[in-house]
Amino acid sequence: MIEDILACIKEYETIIIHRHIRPDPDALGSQGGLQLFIKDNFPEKKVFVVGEEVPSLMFLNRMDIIDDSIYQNALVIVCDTANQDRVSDNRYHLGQKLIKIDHHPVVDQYGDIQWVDTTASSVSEMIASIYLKKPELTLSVEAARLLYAGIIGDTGRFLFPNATPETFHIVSQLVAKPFSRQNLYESLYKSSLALMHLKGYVLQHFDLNDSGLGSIRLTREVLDSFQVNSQEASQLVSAFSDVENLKVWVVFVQEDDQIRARLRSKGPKINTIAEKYHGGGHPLASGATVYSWKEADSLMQDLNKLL
Ligand SMILES: [Mn+2]
Repeated sequence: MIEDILACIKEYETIIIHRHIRPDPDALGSQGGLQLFIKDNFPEKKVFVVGEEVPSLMFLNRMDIIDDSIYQNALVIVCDTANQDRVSDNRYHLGQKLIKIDHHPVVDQYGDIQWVDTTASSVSEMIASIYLKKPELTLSVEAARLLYAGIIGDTGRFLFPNATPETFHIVSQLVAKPFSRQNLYESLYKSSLALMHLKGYVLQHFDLNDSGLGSIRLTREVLDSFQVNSQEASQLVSAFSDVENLKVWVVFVQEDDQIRARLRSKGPKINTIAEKYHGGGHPLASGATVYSWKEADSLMQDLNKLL
């Protein structure tokens, strides 16, 4: 698979890399890491990254603004995106050839080449693995920094069970590059005072039932009273994950016309329930959307039944 993808990259002069909407560090890290990795080894190629930006992650890398015409005869690579409706910037199909690189369970087969490895912690790990298998290629310090950011993002700094011996092996090569891990952590994990106060609210008000199902409902009113927006509030998904007897939990965050549900599990597989509620993801980490608090109740009942 790596050979096929490298052959494609060598063949095309212009390469445009996409990833999912509402980007997280793995989406941006794999996208930007791959961009630099290609530029490091094929400096004559034009490689672009596109998609919407989120202010809190702009310190990682910035997107390119490109014209539709650039897609003509271009190779398009989509990173970290299981289904096409989650691809950020829907021009991804305008290229000549499409490659999907992902680590989510397959829900949507798309692309002329699909490299999907559900055992990989992150797509950043998959991109970095190319470097390990092809020692003749070079990886710049900046590319290593982005890929490392993606891996720590998706593994929760190596806390989650998706961090495998292979993850640590790959990371050992990335941290050999002289980027500042301290600067990266400070930027990734810094919290505004307002968000810290909302975290206090979450810790005081989350619910935990006898089956081990935990939840918090962050309504518009609560978010407004703490002056935290819904995007920032989603950073609190692990706020009460250490409480004893917790097995599965949900953080509901109300947005303008919908309620985003972030689901996490310490064992029971939750992604099929997320799929039932306009979402999906990994067996232990998924996202869903409900359109009323009544529908949120029904999601909770399904999780309760699962437990
Ligand atoms: Mn990912």
